[in-house]
Amino acid sequence: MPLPKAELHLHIEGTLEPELAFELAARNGVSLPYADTDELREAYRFADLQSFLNLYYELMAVLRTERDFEDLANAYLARAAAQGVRHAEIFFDPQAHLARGVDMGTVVEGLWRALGSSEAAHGVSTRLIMCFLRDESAESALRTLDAAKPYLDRITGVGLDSAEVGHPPVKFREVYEAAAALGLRRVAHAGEEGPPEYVTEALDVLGVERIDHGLRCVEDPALVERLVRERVPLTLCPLSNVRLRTVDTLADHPLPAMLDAGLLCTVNSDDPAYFGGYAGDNFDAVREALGLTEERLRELARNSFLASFLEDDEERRAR
Ligand code: ES4
Ligand code: ZN
Repeated sequence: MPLPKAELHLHIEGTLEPELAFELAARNGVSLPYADTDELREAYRFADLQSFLNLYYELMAVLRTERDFEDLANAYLARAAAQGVRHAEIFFDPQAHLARGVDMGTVVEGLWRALGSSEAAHGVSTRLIMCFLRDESAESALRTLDAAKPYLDRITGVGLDSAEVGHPPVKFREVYEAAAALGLRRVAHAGEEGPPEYVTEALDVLGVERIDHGLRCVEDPALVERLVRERVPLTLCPLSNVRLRTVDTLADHPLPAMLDAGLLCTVNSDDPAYFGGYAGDNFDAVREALGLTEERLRELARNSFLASFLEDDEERRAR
């Protein structure tokens, strides 16, 4: 039995497996510049975050209808459940769909067809977090927040993702203030490829409750001390870090040192279809490569529920 856990860092578009991509391409009459799933998998060799993002955005062309988003989310939830995930806080990238002429309603209603029945169908409770693309303008993010207003009963929070370097959190101050005023929870990617200062800025300027990745905090001992003191959760994604070359090998990952320092770390899958594994696979990989003890693994699972947006009573039920 895999450890019960919560997944807190998961881009639903990053769960698009090659087989489903081709199935949806055929269903929607979209042609992909790859002959078959093997040739597509060959493209999954990334030099950095940007080279991954290029493919990630390209493959989204196959997602067109509510049913596509429903099928995508159902496939993810089934796989997650099989790996012990009892609760999933799921990111989506509305701007990447709006730009292709797919509207907010199609995305949210489609995802909701799967998420709304997920507890009954998969035994997985869910939350939806809408991410802004940080390499797009703040005005575009504000327009996206506006487009989401009819769907706020289905959206728990906002996040910030895509190409990090050169797009500091401060760029989105106004958007995050507006999101907070709407009662939305706030998270942001920071310190994945970007410097530790972006982590500080996400906390101080955007008021985030969790940092997605946050890996590069280890370069700044004063920041580590602050994150420990304030119990700021970090949603780490070890297999993602290896595939995007943020760390050389899994054996070099700072996770054990981060846990020893007292950081509230969680282990997540990011874009599992692209990075070689779902939540349980990430747990297995760090256990093997880093020799984490059973006690450490249980701590990581416990942290995932503590850092979630579940209410206390729900949190106990999910565990
Ligand atoms: C992402 Cl790994 C990663 N980093 C930043 N933005 C993203 N969007 C999807 N995956
Ligand atoms: Zn991510």
